[in-house]
Amino acid sequence: IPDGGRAGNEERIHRAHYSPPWANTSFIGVAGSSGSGKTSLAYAIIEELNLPWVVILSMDSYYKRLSPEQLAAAFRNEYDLDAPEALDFDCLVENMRDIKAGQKTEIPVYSFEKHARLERTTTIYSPHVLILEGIFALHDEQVLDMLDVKIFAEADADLCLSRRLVRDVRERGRDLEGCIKQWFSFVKPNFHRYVEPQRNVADIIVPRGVENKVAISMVSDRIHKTLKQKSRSHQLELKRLGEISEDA
Ligand code: UZR
Ligand code: MG
Repeated sequence: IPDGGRAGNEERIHRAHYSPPWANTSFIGVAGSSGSGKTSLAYAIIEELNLPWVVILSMDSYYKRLSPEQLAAAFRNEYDLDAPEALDFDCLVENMRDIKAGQKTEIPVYSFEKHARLERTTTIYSPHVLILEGIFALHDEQVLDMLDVKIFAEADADLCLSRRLVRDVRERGRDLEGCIKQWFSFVKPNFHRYVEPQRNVADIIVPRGVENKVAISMVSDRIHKTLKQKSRSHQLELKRLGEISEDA
């Protein structure tokens, strides 16, 4: 989940060390078509943020458990995994609330090869920043309420399709015909129905993904500003509490 190692630290400006309260994590949401480069964009933002306490939460983790019939359909590429109903938003909201409250939380782990949630979980505890990425990152009202920055990653459909084909065959154990069938029966129609409308609730629409250095640094600057504010009001609050206890 975290990706501390990728940043070329030497050439980076040394960032301030913030001390915001443990709770009140800043959330960034990244939505967009399958293959639009959401995951890469999230990593690029992490690199630019150059902070130690950042995690990526992928919505892939929240695919619901399938019944044996649904699972068989999924293996035939006949089960719709591109509709919001396929995702467990209740679990996501619960995890996000725990994180906001500064509590430890257990994130489900999903296997694309098996189309199934695994037994083990990943523990997340109090990051300063969390990036939620997935086709429906800007779909659920309760999730939207918690997001500090809402991003929609934009890319042409032919680019999305070709990226998805390469990835799903190489990394997700799929065959080419199956991927193409899935694209035209589910991914493409659902993009128009559910994914694209999320542009309307986004704060920024980012074309060209990771190549868009300006957008990436704007998001990073914004988050640093928010952290600085949180840190400052936290320090003031601590000082105020100190003064109160001295008076008592
Ligand atoms: P990204 N998906 C699978 O292929 N198999 C699963 O078991 C669960 C999800 C796909 C899903 C969606 N659709 O398009 C994609 N299908 O994962 C979202 N079919 O992932 O945003 O990384 O492309
Ligand atoms: Mg992805």
